[in-house]
Amino acid sequence: MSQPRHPALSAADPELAALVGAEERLQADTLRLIPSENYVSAAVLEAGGTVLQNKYSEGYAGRRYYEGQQVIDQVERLAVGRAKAVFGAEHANVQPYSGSPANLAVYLAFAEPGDTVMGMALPMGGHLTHGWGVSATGKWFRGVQYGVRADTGVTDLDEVRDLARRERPKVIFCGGTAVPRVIDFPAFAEIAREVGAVLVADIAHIAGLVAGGAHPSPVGHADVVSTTTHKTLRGPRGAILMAREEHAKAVDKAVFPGLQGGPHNQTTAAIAVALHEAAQPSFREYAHGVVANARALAEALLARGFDLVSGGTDNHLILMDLTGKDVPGKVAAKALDRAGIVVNYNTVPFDPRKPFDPSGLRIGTPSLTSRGLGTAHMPVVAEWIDRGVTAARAGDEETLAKIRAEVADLMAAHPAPGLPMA
Ligand code: DSN
Repeated sequence: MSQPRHPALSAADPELAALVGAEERLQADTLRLIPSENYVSAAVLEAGGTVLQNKYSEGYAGRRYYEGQQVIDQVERLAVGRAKAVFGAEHANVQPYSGSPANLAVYLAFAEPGDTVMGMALPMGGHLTHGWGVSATGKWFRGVQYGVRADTGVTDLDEVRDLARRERPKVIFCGGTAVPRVIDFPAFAEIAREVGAVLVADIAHIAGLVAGGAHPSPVGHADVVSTTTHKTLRGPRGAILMAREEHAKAVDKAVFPGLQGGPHNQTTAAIAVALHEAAQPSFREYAHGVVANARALAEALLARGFDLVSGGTDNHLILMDLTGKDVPGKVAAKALDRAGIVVNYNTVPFDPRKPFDPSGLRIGTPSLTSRGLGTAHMPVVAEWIDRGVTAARAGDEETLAKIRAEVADLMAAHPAPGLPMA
C-alpha cells in the first residue's frame, strides 16, 4: 500500500485527513477561475507547515518581548529584505495576518476615529476595508466613496479629484477587488498630494503582476502599499505593508503593538519563500502569462457575445455582466461550479440586483496560468463558460456534467503546483 500523502495527519486524525484529501482532489480536478486564488508551490506549503509556528515573537527583529529569537529574527529579516527587493520599497512589514488587518493598521497609523477616508465603493470594485459602511472602517471612519463611469466602467479620476477636494480625506485608498484595468498610481498620488492625504495603494490582487513587471508599480507614488501575499503573488495567506521610510515607524507601531500580537512565523517563512520565487525570471514569465491569458480569455468571451465591464481587461481579472444573457450571476456561478469551473458571482457597477444575487461573474487567470495553461487554451475555457451559462439558463444538467468531464481531462494533463499527481 502506498504511503498516505500526510502520514502523521492520516494516522492521528483520519477524518480531517480525508477532508484535506478531498480538497486536494477538488483543487486538482477543477478549473479555478477565482481571481484572488492561486496554487502555491510545494516549497511554500512546506515552509508554512514548519515548527516556526511553535514560537512567539512579539516585536520586531532585534527588539522582541520573548527570548529565543536566534532563528526567527533571521527568518523575518529575510522576508523583509526580499519584500523590499522585489517591490523596490524603502520599508516593509511582513507581520499583518492578512489584508483586512493590514488595512486596519493603516487607519490606525494615519487617521483618528471619525476622520474622513476615501476609497472605491465595494459594488464598484473596491474592498470592504476601503471605508465601506458595513466594515469597521466605514463605521469608525467617515467613508466617502468613488466609483467608475457608467459609460466606460473605468475609475473616474475626475470624480476622485472632485470628491477629494470637497471632502478632504485623511487617507485615500486606490485598488480593489474587481478592477479589471490598470490603476493610475501617479494620478492618484497627484490628487492625494493636492489635498494633503496619505495615499494607500492596495495591490492585493495585482501584487504578483507588479512583482513580475506586468502592471505598473505604486512604489514611489503611494505613501503606503498594502498587499496580501496569497493572490497573484502566489504565497501563503498573509499580508505585507510597505511604506516610505518616513512612515516606517508609524506603520510598524500600528501593526504591533497597535493591532496584533505575535506574528505567525511559519507564514513569514512561507512569504519569504514566495518572494524568493517571485524574484526569479520564471515569475516574470508567469506574471506576463497571467495577463496574456486574461486578455485572450476576454477576447474569446467578447467574441461569444459576453458583455465585459470596461470592455475587457489589462490585468488578471475579468468582470462579466450577464444581464444580456438573461441569467443571474449566482445561478450561473452555481451551474459552472457543477461543471467543475469555479468562479465568483459578483456585483457589476450600477447593478440593479442585490449583492447576494447580483448580475455578474468575476473570473481570473492566476490559477490556470500556474498550471501551465496558455493563450491557446483560452478559447476552450470561453467555450465551456458559454456552454455552462447557456446550460444554467436551461437547467441542462447533462451538459454541465459533460463540461465537468472535459475540464477534468484538461486539468489532469496540467497538474497544479503543490498538489498530488492523479
Ligand atoms: N476576498 C478577496 C477577494 O476575493 O478579492 C478580497 O479580500
